[in-house]
Amino acid sequence: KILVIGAVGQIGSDLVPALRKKYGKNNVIATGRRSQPSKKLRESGPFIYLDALDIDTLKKVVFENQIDVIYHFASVLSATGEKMPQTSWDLNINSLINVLEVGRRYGVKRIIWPSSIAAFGPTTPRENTPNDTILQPTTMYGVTKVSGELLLEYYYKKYGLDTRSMRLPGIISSETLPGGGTTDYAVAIYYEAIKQKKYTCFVKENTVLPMMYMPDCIKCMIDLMEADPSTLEHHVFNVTGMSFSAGELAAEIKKHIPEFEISYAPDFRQEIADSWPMSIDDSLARKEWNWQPSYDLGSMTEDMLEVLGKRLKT
Ligand code: VAH
Repeated sequence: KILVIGAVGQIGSDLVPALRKKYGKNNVIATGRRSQPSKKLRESGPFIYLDALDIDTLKKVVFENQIDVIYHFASVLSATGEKMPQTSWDLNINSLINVLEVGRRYGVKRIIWPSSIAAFGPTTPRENTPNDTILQPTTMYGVTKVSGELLLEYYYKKYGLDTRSMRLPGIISSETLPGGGTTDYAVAIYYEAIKQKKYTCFVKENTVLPMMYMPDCIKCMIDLMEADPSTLEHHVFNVTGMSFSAGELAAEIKKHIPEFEISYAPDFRQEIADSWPMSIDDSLARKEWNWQPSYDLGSMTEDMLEVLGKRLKT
């Protein structure tokens, strides 16, 4: 049985249906703590309230449902994290240590927890950033990601717990808006291009960041979870789909919506974006578990505008 903690978030909303399709709807237990699940999510299989900060409830859920795999997505993202760093540390780290502790004690076979390119900082090489390099993030979110990576490694070495993590770039999807991330502009721009034909971007035109389209993120989540442990020499992997600047993103949208107008009004998130890599070397993921993204800026934009176009126009 698979437990998805934070199932109503941006990644969980797309991953739960994909897991249910592949493993059977009753073998995937979705949980949330704050946002109400959609009708679709609630009706497509078991959904329960779970606050991962409450270790006793977490023990009960894992024990009673004989959970083999846990995906742990509950987290405060980078931009919100800078507004409430202490809460961000508490939620991100204390929920993770609970998941690792319960996983260790109740025989969970595998724990998947996403790290982020936010684990890198301004002292990290920003082009083609290697898997094993300097990790000195300047956001609390990044601090929780580096600490989380160290916790996963520790629980693997000390208890043999099979922990796996991928450093995600910005994730772009049409199903659920991300909440409080620095890369959210790359999602909002599609919605605004359709609804308003204009968008004011909160990072500069020449800001380049690594990104990934959700279908590739889902493939990454499932492929790494399914990978044969004997082929893995790492527990934390760089992954990416593509890199582009805000200006290149706007130009790609303009190919489909010629009248689309973009303006730039950088805010506090510019500094966060400037501390992150511009491109990522994900060769270890390709080598150890055959990671291979399928979408680029062109095909992602086509798909996003088609899916959103249908939903936002009606
Ligand atoms: C954020 N979407 O913006 C997340 C992600 C690399 C960015 O970690 O905080």
